[in-house]
This record gives sequence, C-alpha cells and structure tokens, in this order.
Amino acid sequence: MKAVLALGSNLGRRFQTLQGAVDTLFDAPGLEFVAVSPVYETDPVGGPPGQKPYLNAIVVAETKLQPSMLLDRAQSVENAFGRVREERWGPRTLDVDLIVVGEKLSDDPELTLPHPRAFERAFVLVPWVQVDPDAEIPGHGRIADLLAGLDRGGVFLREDLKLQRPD
Ligand code: PH2
Ligand code: MG
Ligand code: MG
Repeated sequence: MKAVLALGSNLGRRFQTLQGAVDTLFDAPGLEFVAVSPVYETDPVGGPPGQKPYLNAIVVAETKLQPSMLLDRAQSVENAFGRVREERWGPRTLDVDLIVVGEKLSDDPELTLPHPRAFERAFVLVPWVQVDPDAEIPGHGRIADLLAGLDRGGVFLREDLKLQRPD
C-alpha cells in the first residue's frame, strides 16, 4: 500500500526537525521510502493566536504495515523530537499525521483515515501534489481537483530548504 504522511513543525529548529523525522521514520523495517516533497512555510491554521509559521512537507512511503502500526511509528517519531501534547492545534516541535494508507477507511477517533481535514488543507495538498500529482483521497477524489477549489494563500515554497531522502 501507499502511505502518505504529513510533517509539520512550528517550534524550535524546524527544518532540522523535519529532516530528523524523515530519517527516523525509515529507521525501522516495514516502511519503504518513495518520495519527499518540497518544504513549504505556511501560516498556522486554527489553534491559539500568535503562533509562529509552520514548515510543512509530505512523505510518500510503501508499506504492508497496518495503520495502527504506522500510527505507533508516527507517534514515536514525534516523541523522539520532543513533542509535548498540550493544546489542540497548539505549537509543536513535530507533528506527523497519517493522511492516507492505501484505500483504508477508519473512523476510530484515535486514527481516522483518510485524515478528516486533509482534503481542505492547502498546507497538505500543495506539497503532496508536487510529488504525487495523480493522488486521490478516498471519498474526496483527486487532490489536484480538490486544490483547484482551495485558497493557496499562506503557503509559500521554501526553495532554500530541501529535504534529503532518509539516510
Ligand atoms: N497543523 C495543525 C493545525 N494547524 N497549520 C499549518 N499551517 N500547518 C500545520 O501542519 C498545522 C496547522 C494541527 O496538526
Ligand atoms: Mg496535524
Ligand atoms: Mg497530529
């Protein structure tokens, strides 16, 4: 299955954290690297006022792992980078979200698939379409079509920041 993960950071050494997340995600077996997107600097959506901008990127992987195992992997990577769970949508050193896992659907509140808000978030779809232009979100359709109806304001390419494939 193809798994798509979204990375975000708006605290601390944001770019180094994203690169560390890419490296750490693939340290253990079961997840094979396919692609990493360009990095975007994005205005915070939701959460408390006065938050700093995020760096966001998308990672595409191939896996046979079940979504619950992928969630464990994502959360252990967040924890490795000092993620402290406080306010919903508050500032964080690292957020690793599962966006889609193959065609899997889940309404478990701990792990909703596809990600319940990805279809309307430019900070997810803009980087994603760069690395997988034909991608679809089950139940929502092609990301290229979804993007056509979204405001891309607040999402800025950081050409100076390029994530490397995992080491
Ligand atoms: N993540 C959130 C809430 N708001 N805004 C931006 N720009 N980027 C994010 O990754 C983000 C957000 C909750 O995970
Ligand atoms: Mg998130
Ligand atoms: Mg999250």
